[in-house]
Amino acid sequence: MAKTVVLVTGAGGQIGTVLIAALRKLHGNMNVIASDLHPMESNGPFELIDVTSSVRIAEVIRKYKVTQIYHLAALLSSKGEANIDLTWRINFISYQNILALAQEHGISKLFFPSTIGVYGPTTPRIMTPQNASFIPSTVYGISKMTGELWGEYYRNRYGLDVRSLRFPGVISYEVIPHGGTTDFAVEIFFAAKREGHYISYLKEDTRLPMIYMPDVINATLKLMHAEQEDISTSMGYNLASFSLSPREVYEEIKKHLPELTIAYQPDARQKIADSWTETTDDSLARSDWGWQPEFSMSEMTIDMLKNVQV
Ligand code: AKB
Repeated sequence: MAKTVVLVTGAGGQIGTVLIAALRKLHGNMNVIASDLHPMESNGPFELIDVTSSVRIAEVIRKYKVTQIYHLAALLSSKGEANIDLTWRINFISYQNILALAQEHGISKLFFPSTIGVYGPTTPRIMTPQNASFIPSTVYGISKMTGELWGEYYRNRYGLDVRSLRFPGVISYEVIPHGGTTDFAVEIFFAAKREGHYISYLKEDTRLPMIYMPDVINATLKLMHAEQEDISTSMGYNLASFSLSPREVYEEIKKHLPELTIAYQPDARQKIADSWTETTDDSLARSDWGWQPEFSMSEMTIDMLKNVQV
C-alpha cells in the first residue's frame, strides 16, 4: 500500500494549527507537510505556499509525492467582504486549481472545509436541511458554495474522492480567529479572563451554530477515514453541535466568572449573522459516517476557561 503523505494548506490558521498536530500523530511528523502564506513553527516539513499559485502547489505535491490534501486556506466571512476579488481568488480559484491538480497527480483524498456561510436569507433558519435554498449573501458563502459544487462535479465526473464539512463557528483556545462573524464566541473567553468585560459586535440574542475544536478534529478525521462507499456526497455535510448567542455564552461564562460584564454594539457583522441560520439538521453526517458531537456548550465553557492563556 502506498505511504500516506498529507499536504495541509492554511496550516497556521485556527483549525490548521490543531489539525496538523492530530494528523502528525496519525501519519508521523515527516508525512504531514504544513504550508502557509507566512512562516510558522512546525515540528515537521513546512513549505511557504501562496495558494493562488497553482505552479507552487504542484511543485510541493511533486517534491513530497503528496497523496492527500486538506485545503484549509481561506478568507472568512467578514474579512472577505473587504476585498471580494481576493476572497474569490483565495477561496474558490485556488480550490478549482487544487481539484485539477488532485486529478492530475492522482491524489487519493481531498478535504474541503465549507461553512454555515453557505446558508442565506432564503434558507430555513431552524434545523436547516442538508439540501435547501442556499443563496449566500457574502463572497465567502458564494465561494464556498461554488467550491462545494465544483467538488461534487469532480466526484461525479472523475471519481475524485472529495470530502467536505459545513463547519459552524469554531471555538478554540489555541489561536484567536480573525475576520469571521462567529469570532465573538472565542473573543469573549479571552476578554473575560483579561479585562472582565466584553463588547459584542452582535446583538445579544443572535444565535448561531457553534462547535468546539476537539469535535472539529474528530469530525474531520472521522469523515476522512470513513469508507468511500459510506460517503454519499462531496457537498459539505451539515455538521451540528450546539448553538449560542452572545448573551447565552456570556451567562454560561458568568457562572464561573461572576464579575464578567458585557455590552452590545452591533456592527456590519450583524447583517451577515442575520443571513445565517440558528440550528442545522446533520442527520446525513450521522447516518453516513456516524458523526456524533461530544461537547455541549457548558462542557466547552469549562474546558475553554481551563485552557485560555492571557
Ligand atoms: C466565519 O464566521 O466566517 C467562520 C464561519 C462560520 O465559517 N467562522
